[in-house]
Amino acid sequence: MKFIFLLYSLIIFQVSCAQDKPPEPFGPVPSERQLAWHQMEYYMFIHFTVNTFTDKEWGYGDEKESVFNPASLDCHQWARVAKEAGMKGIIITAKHHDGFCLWPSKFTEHSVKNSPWREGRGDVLKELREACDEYGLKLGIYLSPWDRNSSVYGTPEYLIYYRNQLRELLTSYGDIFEVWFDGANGGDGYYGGARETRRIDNKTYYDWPNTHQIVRELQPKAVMFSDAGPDVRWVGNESGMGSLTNWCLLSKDGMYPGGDFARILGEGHENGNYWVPAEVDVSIRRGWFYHQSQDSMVRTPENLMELYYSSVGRNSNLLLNVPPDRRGLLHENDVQSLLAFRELREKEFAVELAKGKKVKSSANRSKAFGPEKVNDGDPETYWATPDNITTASITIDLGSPTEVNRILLQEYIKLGQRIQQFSVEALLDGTWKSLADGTTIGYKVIRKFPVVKASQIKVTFLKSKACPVISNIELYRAPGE
Ligand code: FUL
Repeated sequence: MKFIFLLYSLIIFQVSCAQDKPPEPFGPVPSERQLAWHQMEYYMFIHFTVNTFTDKEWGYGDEKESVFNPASLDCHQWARVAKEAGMKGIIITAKHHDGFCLWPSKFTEHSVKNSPWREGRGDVLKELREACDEYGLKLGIYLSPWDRNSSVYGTPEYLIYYRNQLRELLTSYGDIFEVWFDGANGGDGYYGGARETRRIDNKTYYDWPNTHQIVRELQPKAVMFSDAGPDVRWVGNESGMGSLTNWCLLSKDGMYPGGDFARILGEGHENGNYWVPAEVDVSIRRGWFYHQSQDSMVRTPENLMELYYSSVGRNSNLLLNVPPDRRGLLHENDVQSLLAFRELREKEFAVELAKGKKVKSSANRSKAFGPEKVNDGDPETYWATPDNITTASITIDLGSPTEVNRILLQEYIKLGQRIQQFSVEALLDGTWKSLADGTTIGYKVIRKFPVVKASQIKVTFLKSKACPVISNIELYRAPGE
């Protein structure tokens, strides 16, 4: 009898232990550097070079260094505006396709050191580093692989030059959070006076794996962006549109920077074997560089709000370009729009309605992973179902009929991206009404729907690759309909 009792206790003990265990990670998961990147969500792109002074988008590479002469360049203004706008960092074009370097590189004469700016003693990267530190922002660099100034572009020697510059940047300006490798390659250029077209094979010429190694070695915390990762992927367009179905996963085989993969880059691969989330890069103006003719065409705060929904709201980060003008300052119109957008965003998400409300679920793994974890305000806790349950719902009881028109959902991505299909419903006078249907979630999804006066909101995870693991659900009543 005693033996049977012992056996029984052992079984009960084992079962409860199994339920208390967190789910195993499913599929690829983000690295530490990618997790830190996800949390950045919104940051500034700065396009600034000789083009700012020649009114071009792509400099040919023959621009005289003397054209670069901003009268009142102030990186502190850039950083202050970025901070006040709610951004977490700045990525700067240290060198764009024209080859002009914003830092006094030892490896070329084509840089700020031969410009009249600060009598040739200036260094934009150094000033920006200091400004970012002052405002608690992270710094990232864009170093164009295509260089229309370099005489050796197109030969193996260019790779030595490119990598020297990369090393110089990665060892001289403190911690770098992101390195941006652009896929554009137009062909013709100055190339040290040759003025010809040079075509390279995007698949082989740059020998990316060995360049990536340099970044890993010198800045292990930095993520690398390109059309095909390795850490962050291009979203496939420059219009600010994240894809509604957006997997953080990618099968990198056969992909390379500069290839033609726009649709794949938008959606990712449902069964991809690497974690490579999407970044939406878009400009606040029509061009990437400053043009006076576009002063009246700056995106409105409302338009920026839409961009936010179509990027951060679709499981992507938003890299918003704000090009400094010829003074070396962010233009008043851009600043005004950015700050008004911040105000709009604050109003949009002013009061979180789900926090602390009663939550129930159709299935729980155990008490440690109960439904109340989705609205406890702690991103490290989550609700999960038992391993064999991949369809489940969670219901938030708002107490009394409450106006709602936004929902925010987050998976606990440290355990992988799982949800394939979900729906959102509201309980209105005793009947359930559909508010939104969706496919993927990932790090974060924000969905809009017309205002409803709901007493309960139910989210059903209809299809999931493995048991759902949800860390956060928020509800809002944004102004307007
Ligand atoms: C593109 C470049 O050709 C544009 O000039 C800009 O830098 C954009 C962010 O990437 O590929």
